[in-house]
Amino acid sequence: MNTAALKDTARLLYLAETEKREVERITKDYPELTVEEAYAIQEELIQLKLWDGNSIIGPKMGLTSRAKMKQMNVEEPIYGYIFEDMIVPNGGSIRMNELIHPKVEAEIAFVLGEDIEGPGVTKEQVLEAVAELIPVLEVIDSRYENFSFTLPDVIADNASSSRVVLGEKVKKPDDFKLDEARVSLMINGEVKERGTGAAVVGHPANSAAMLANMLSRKKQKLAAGSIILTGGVTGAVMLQPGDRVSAQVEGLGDVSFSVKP
Ligand code: OOG
Ligand code: MG
Repeated sequence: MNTAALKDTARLLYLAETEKREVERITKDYPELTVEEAYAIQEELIQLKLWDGNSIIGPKMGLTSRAKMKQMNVEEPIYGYIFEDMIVPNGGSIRMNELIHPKVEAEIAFVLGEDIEGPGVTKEQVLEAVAELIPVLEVIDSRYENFSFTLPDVIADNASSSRVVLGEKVKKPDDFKLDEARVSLMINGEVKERGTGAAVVGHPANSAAMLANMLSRKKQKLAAGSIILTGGVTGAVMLQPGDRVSAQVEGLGDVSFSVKP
């Protein structure tokens, strides 16, 4: 894909999001689209958002569960970026009429106390650098028809990022086993999905280590103070107007929001 087409594609995805409409997946017209080209489109999309005055809260990992990776036949998770205008206050609401076909998933986020720079970053190094943990509800809203895409498509679409509800920050306990922490996702008081931290590539810290190593190929690092979403612990569940959504992360607490029409 040439530079002009990369920019046009980023603009198309940007408009799909702002105008709340589905678009055909890019790989329909460009079946040869590579992962590198897809990240180049994502970078253009991010530039458009920054140009708009929006700012980055931090990176997110996606497709971190072994099951999801296998299903999509990928060796590596993907990343995208969370922006300021995606943040919804804990206990607040999202509006269905601002979104296309949103789904929700429960996650664990890290707040870094120090920079992490790859390559060769390990889980242990990440755990050393993490200052705080946050229970998170992430709303994903693919801009593609029927929420259907291939790996390069979803990378270009900023990993389906749409809304993020952050719970209270908790100072990282020294002996806390994040891989054993139980996580549940509830809608209207009913448990819809459950998992443990281990669902995220064995341990959420592995996910952040992979992210640091992927970013190091672009000479980028994870900066102190940034919030990193480590990827869905639970499966994603389709949202309906009127839903009351909450997640509970053992040892960290609750996070919730509701869905308005
Ligand atoms: C891609 C984004 C996935 C996660 O945590 O796995 C994601 C998608 O499934 O639409 O955010
Ligand atoms: Mg996610």
